[in-house]
Amino acid sequence: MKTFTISRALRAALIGIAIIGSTGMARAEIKDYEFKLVEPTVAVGKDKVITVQLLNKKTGKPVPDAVIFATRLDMAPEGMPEMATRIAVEPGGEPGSYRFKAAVGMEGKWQLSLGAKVQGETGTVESKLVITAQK
Ligand SMILES: [Cu+2]
Repeated sequence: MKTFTISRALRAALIGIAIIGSTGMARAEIKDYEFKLVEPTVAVGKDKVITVQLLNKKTGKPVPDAVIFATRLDMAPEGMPEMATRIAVEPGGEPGSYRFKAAVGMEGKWQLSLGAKVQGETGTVESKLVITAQK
């Protein structure tokens, strides 16, 4: 009887948490996705290609057909957030991989900020990746 009461109380508490957290639940699902750099480094120069993979962390599988709507590449990790460079989505690559072409003008650490929509999921994937540019 006592166990039953506790489990009921626990269940009620969990339902309460679920209701309070319901607006955040869609975001919790989108948090199962993340971008990862395929290569940790990029060469300094014009028209350099940076490849990332979008992964479902639960399955470990690449996620194709995401819509990339935001890209930014800047030197924030080196204390130069205002030093941004042109970056464009580059077609091609394997399903679940996304490529960007950028002019990398300086050695050091660059931050690649990405925003994307995943098919069938609400919310957005937002990732900040640090890539090292070297000669
Ligand atoms: Cu710089």
